[in-house]
Amino acid sequence: MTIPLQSIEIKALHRMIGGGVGFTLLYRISRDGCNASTFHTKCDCQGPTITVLYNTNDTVYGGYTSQSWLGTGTEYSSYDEKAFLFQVRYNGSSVQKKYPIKADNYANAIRCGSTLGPVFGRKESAIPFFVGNVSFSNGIFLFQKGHLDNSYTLNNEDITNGSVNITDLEVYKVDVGDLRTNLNQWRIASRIEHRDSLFSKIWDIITLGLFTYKNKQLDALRKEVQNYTPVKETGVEYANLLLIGHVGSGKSSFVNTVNSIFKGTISHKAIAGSAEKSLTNRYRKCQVRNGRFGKTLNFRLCDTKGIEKDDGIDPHEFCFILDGNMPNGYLFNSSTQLNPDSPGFLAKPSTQDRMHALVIIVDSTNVEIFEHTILENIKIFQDKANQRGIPQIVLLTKIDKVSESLKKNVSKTFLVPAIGDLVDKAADLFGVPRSSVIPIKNYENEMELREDINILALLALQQILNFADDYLVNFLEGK
Ligand SMILES: Nc1nc2c(ncn2[C@@H]2O[C@H](COP(=O)(O)OP(=O)(O)OP(=O)(O)O)[C@@H](O)[C@H]2O)c(=O)[nH]1
Ligand SMILES: [Mg+2]
Repeated sequence: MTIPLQSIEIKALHRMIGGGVGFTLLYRISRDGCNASTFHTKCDCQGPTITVLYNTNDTVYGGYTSQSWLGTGTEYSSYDEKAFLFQVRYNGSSVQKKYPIKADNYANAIRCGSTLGPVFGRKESAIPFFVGNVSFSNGIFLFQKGHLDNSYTLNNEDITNGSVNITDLEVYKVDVGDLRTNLNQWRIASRIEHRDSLFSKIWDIITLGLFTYKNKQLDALRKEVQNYTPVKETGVEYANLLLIGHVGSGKSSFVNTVNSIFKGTISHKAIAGSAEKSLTNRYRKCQVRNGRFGKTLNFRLCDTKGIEKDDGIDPHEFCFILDGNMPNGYLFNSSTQLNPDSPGFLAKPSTQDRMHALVIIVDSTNVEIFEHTILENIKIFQDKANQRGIPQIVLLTKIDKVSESLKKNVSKTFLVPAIGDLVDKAADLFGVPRSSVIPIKNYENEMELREDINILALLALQQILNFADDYLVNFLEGK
């Protein structure tokens, strides 16, 4: 009979990972069946996980990886500096032994493939593992021994305690994000006050027609975004802001709007327009310059292909974007997907390569009739971002189309009840606080810059950068 993890053993695992974590059971072979496809259905793209094996000598051991499992057709090894093997029980007594990955083997921390269960180390595996479908007889799952391949600092120690007779295996998702999300919520809450007063100040002022003061505010806002630098200690030079949304929602137009504001004239850097299929077919990390030849600002707007009812970004590819594996300029293709063998695939992404904020762009004329399948898709992406503690913000575009009073000028946006209703609905739809939903209007057919458009876009950008900073600070604290 398998004796489950004891609280002292769970605590030992927490300590080994670094504290501030929670475990959620994703997969248990005695409950779900022991086969590679079930393992991948339940465990792929979940971020950090811990795999726990129980054997007939009442010994409990396994491995931790900070990387996601992924069941691709072609097997590949994943790079992970944080991976380790462990033993938390030996002959029925709780112990605490940790065996980190060797520095020269970071690239071989785990092995992924559609026919493989969780494999730690190279192809030969450092601990017992399973392939395909595994039979169960006399209370034992028939695992393969593995070759104890030396990728981890085991020094010939046998963590299996001489038995590869496995009675159970569990995979837990490690919620390192829990603490970060809580911290984030607190930070966001403390900012809302500031933000609300900023909003009301600006909009009251616009309504009262005190233009001089308004101009000062616009200038201050512009400067704040212009001078933005990510928290120094993170070593990150610029924040990556990922734009996703349905086809034609205004992602590329937002890139153009921000570009126009800083360039000082209308810019059409990103291709925008109306089409049934997504006009943007490549992944682009767009830089924004202050002035035509000025300095590059410290953020990148990462434009993506639009999500369609039956086409869009594959969830695996989306994880690759979030984790910084996708190369700039990658051509989205519905027949092939990005994988570790694809040209330009970044196998060892750094914090600089990862996404630091997720911006969901929504056409406000669609909020009331949002296509169900697209929403489902976006929810999957939000979930992936949540797992990584990446903050999210919703931009409602095309507000000039929602209300006749905003058609020529959007300076009274916050006084229009229909916009308030849409903000409420979008907050419900995407499960974010109201303060994370910001109405904007993009430049589309304008020939000249307009202050009312700039203020909304800058407020949105300022809030997105605040969120990205929160993520980076949390990341630093969670290291
Ligand atoms: N009136 C108005 N039109 C907008 C606004 N934002 C975008 N548009 C228009 O909406 C259309 C689609 O905008 P894009 O920026 O190309 O949308 P996208 O999300 O990049 O679309 P894909 O790349 O095809 O997925 C273009 O014709 C834009 O001019 C806005 O705020 N107001
Ligand atoms: Mg586009």
